Amino acid sequence: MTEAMTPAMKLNAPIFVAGHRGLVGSAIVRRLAADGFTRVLTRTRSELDLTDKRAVQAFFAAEKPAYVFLAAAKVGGILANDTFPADFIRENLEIQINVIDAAWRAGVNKLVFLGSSCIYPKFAPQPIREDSLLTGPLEPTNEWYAIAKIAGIKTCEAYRKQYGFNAISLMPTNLYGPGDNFDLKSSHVLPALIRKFHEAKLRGDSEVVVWGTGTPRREFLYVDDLADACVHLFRSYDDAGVVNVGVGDDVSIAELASLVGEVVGFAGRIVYDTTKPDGTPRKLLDVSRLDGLGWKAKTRLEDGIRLTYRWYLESCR
Ligand code: GFB
Repeated sequence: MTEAMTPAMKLNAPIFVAGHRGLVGSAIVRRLAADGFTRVLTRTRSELDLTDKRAVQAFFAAEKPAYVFLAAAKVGGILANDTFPADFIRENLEIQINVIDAAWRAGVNKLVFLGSSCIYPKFAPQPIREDSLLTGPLEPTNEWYAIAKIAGIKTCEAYRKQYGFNAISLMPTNLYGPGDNFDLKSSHVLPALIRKFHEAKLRGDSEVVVWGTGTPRREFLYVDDLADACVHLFRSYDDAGVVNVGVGDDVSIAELASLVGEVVGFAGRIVYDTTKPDGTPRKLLDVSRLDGLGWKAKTRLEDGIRLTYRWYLESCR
């Protein structure tokens, strides 16, 4: 690690958070504001289309951000990934190359790129170490998104190698929390289950349908913990190698469903729709590298689900 490369972040430095309305971007904005940063730059999609190269270059030339958190991406759950492969690969490739290239051209001091645990091979040894990247075939339901994210990591590496651009890549595990997408067709499993159990409770249904077999295992990180890790690593990590960001522990989808049912207060049965895909059997991240860099997740899964359910009740009904 070469800490000297990261200049001390001044509280009035302009920091661009790309994707500030999303789950991750909104958590990073909350975190930066709590830390006292006063010039957090944000743009909605209608103000700045990140797939428009010229518009992105013009934005960077005019605003001259000192730092960038690249949290803008087309994301979705297993079904959305499987149904819209072209959108997932195109939009993510465009956003990444436009933002990383414009940031380098505008003299940005440092950029953080966010990937995903689905970049690793489907059958990578568990827990998954960073050096598993590109050692085997990907999970077919999300290979288009994964290929785009791998290209993003490699773009950061290439700009570092050729131009000395300080871009770091962090690989979060499955995320959840306030600001998540609760649309049942496009969401990830955790918000989908909160909504399904909540609506079943209100209707007095006797059962809730959960996709797949319930046996796949997933690791869930509360998004405010991710934002905390991002800021921690932004201040202290300057290497080319990716860093996994997870909790080091996972649950089966069946265990998750029971937990969400308990938090929401649904007393009926859980049934499994095995016509829906399971996806990768397991993707637990090895977090020893992150541990060595002085960071650990704080929010227990049950507490995070409670906080997310509360946010859902206040915001989404
Ligand atoms: O969260 P999820 O959509 O994405 O699904 P992945 C995780 C598991 O939960 C799968 C099951 O085995 C699903 O079949 N599941 C059960 C459900 N019920 C539901 C439900 O109602 N909705 C959803 N969505 N799932 C995504 C990738 O994979 O993870 C992305 O497609 C990204 O590329 C993201 O990496 C983090 O964990 O399978």
